[in-house]
Amino acid sequence: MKLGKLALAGIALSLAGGMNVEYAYSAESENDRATHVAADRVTDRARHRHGKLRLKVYRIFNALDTDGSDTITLDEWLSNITQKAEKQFDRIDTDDDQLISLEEFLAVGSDRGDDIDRDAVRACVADALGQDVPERPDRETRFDEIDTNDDGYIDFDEFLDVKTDKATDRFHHIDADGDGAITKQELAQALKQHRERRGIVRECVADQRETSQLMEGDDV
Ligand SMILES: [Ca+2]
Ligand SMILES: [Ca+2]
Ligand SMILES: [Ca+2]
Repeated sequence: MKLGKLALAGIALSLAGGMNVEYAYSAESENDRATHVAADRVTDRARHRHGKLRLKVYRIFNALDTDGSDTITLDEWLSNITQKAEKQFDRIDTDDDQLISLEEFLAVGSDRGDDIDRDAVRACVADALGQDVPERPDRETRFDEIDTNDDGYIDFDEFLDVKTDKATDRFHHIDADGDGAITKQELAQALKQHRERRGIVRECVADQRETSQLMEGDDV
């Protein structure tokens, strides 16, 4: 079937290009040619992806390396964390009373995929990564963790503390050689890992969706 198609394509090519007919009829050489073309395309795509990743690393790096020292320090890494946290806080604090209530906190992400089996997704991701994926605390437990003064609300200071801790952890994780600064290579490696992991998670979530659709059918 495939060979037939290729031979036909070969004839079409030979007609269009005035190639010698003997060559066009040879499915084998057409097959080789098709393989080469396909391989070239894959290489092109990989090169394109690689180029895009490099460009992205370059962009992120330059935006964060504000003093142009060719490394990112923790101070630089955290330089716009307050600004970012303010924006996020405002988005979650929908009644604008400068406090995040449990209800507001639970509303975050409640629309994304609560119908899927999280344990199954976690097992799938762990399997693909070949390492343990820790179970995330449920949202109510998380709320209590962030609300360190236990007044039943998350205020901005509590919110900023969490964001800063998380970003600091990420910094140390990305700073693979632990010298207190992130190089372009370390950033590129982290971005690559992040991207791979995101791809795996996406596929595992899609598998879960598909499984439940298969089991239950699409109609409600
Ligand atoms: Ca509020
Ligand atoms: Ca509080
Ligand atoms: Ca480093």
